[in-house]
Amino acid sequence: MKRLALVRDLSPEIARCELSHLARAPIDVPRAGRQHAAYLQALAAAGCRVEHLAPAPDSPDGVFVEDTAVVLDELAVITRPGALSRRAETASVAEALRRYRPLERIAEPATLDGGDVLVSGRTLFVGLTARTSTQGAAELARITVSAGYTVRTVAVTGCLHLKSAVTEVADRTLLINPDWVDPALFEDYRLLPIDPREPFAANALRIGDVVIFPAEFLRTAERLRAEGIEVRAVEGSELAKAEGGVTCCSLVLNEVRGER
Ligand code: CIR
Repeated sequence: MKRLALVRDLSPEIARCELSHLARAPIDVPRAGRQHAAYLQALAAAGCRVEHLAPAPDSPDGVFVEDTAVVLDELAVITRPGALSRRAETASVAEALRRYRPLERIAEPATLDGGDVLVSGRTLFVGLTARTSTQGAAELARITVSAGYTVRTVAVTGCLHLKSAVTEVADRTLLINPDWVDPALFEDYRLLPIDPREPFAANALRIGDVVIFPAEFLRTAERLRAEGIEVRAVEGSELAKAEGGVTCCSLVLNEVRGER
C-alpha cells in the first residue's frame, strides 16, 4: 500500500517547547536536526513518500505534526490542540491535507491533540488528558460516526498523551505501559508490556509490517523482535527532551484517494 508521511522541519526555537512531565534540559539543535533527518529516511525506507509542510520557525513544537490532525481513510480531522502555543500549527496542515481528504474540524471550545488518538480499525481510542477534553472526544465522535467509527475514551495518567502509553505494533497487538493506562480497557487485544525500566518505550510507529522505534529502548525492542515484529531503530534522544517520540513527528496516511 502506498503511504504518504507529512512532516515538518525542526524550528530553531525548539528549546522553547511545551513541557509537561519533564524538566527542561538543553536540546542540541543540530543533533536534533540530524536525528530528525534519519527519522525521515526511516519513513522513506518503510515505503512512505515524505512530504514537507510549510516551515513554521515561530512554532517551537511545530515538528510534532501528529497533534494537529487525525487522518482516516475517509476524512481528516483538523484538531484544536490543547496547548495555546500550538494552535497556529494547524493552518498549514489543513492546507496540505485538503489535497488528500475532505476536512473536518474540532470546534471551539473543545480541545484534542492527535497524540491522544489511537486508531485501530474502526475504533478510535481517545485519551483524556490535559490536552484533550471530553468535549474533544465528543467532537471527534460526532465528526466520524457517519464514516462508521466508534470513539472510546481512555483515562491516562502520568504521561502527556495516550500514545505515550499505548500504540499498535501489529494487527490487534498493542505495546503498552500499564502504569499509564489501564490494560483492562483493551481486552480484545494481544498486549505486549514495555520493559518497566523503559517507561517511555510504548510509543512506537507502525508502518505496515515495520515498526520505527527509539534506539535507546533496547529491552523493549528485544521484546518486540521476540514476537516476530520487524523493528527499525532511530535515535530520538534530542526530541525526547521536548517530550516527542516517534509517532509525533509525522502524519502517515494511506494514499487512497490520490490528489484532489
Ligand atoms: C508538546 O508538549 O506539545 C510537545 N513538546 C511534545 C508533543 C509530542 N507529541 C506527541 O506526543 N504526539
